[in-house]
Amino acid sequence: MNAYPLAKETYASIGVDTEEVIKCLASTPISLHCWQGDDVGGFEKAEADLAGSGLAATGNHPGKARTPEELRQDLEKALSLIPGSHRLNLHACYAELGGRKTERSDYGVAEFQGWIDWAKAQGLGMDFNPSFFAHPKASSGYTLSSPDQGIRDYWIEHGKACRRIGAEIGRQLGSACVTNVWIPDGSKDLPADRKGPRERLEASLDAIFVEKIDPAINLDAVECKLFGIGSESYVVGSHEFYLGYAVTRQKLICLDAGHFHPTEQIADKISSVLQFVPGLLLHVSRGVRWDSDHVVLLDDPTIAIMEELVRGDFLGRTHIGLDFFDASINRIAAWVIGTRSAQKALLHALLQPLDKLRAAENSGALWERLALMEESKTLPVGAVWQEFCHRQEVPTDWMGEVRSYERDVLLKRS
Ligand code: RNT
Ligand code: ZN
Repeated sequence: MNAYPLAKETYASIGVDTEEVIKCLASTPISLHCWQGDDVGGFEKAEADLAGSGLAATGNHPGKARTPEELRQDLEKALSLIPGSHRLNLHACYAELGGRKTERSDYGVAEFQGWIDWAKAQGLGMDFNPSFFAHPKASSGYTLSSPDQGIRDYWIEHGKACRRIGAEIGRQLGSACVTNVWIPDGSKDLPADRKGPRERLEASLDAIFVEKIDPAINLDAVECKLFGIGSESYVVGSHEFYLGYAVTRQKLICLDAGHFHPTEQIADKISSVLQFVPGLLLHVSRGVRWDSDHVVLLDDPTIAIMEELVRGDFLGRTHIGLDFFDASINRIAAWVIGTRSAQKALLHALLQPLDKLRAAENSGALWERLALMEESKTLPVGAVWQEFCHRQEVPTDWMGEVRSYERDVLLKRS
């Protein structure tokens, strides 16, 4: 039984064209973060040490990817269960060093060519991130804002190298790469000097961005944070810092859903920041009590984000990425659940009767606006989702696929 024709009619009666909606959903990529596949480990050395980075992946579900080949195989599995065409978001610590000991400051496209070739073969765009953590030169908790000039210089060189790699990724794949700077810098306890590190961070960022790169191949983004594990009292790259930076330098701002006060949501920030910055990068995530990076769900905060993108007509200026890492469940399932939930949230937003909502608001019929919002929640969204999955040739029983993959592949990794 196909419920779609009926759903299509239902939506048409409130002025929503489901065919247009499906088209929009199909052409909105989500950037899948590589780091869900191996608990932010990367491939530079046997065991990455996240201590001092403010990041923590908890859990030890069996089968995490141990090599780039395994990670790519897992991503292929996940992507086969996610409708639409997407992107890969890669961190620099996923470099393929081929047994050599190369400094992060010296990374070039060679260390990432394997990933680029794979992305091309898979029809994926790519985004990129310098990795300012899990490294001896980040062990003090300060990188670009360090008082030590040598440390700063090392990380500035890494940032510059990553922008060049991003540009080459964008050139080879024919789609601009968003290269996002996030640093862990901060302090567990009360700092005596909040100003100095911020002045140094500003200067370091300017040094990283000095080289002009065509935005058609690389776009720079900066990501703020309120607190992290071990940086509870002070984070150098706060929201105010990066907002000022992005506005004055016209960079993309990255809003991570887990990077604000635990009850603060990012949806309302979108229309404000986009008035002053050229574009937005989203790290769609789910904080539970803290920036815990739980798998994204079809929940109110995620729907609110997507509503803002649709209502403000911001999809063209927004790059939607995911940022969560749960090591306690099957990692492929985590990608599939999180990505599909983000897409479902976008679908919800696209299916709302926007013209009617606006008309009600403009005429002052506020009860009607509220009623329309509430009534639209129980319209047949699921039938449109199923139709979208069907057209994209994604199996309905994706759980069976993950179960077999766990049995045949993941559990064989010791
Ligand atoms: C950390 C930031 C950052 C990282 C990734 C690995 O709090 O959210 O985006 O999660 O770069
Ligand atoms: Zn993030």
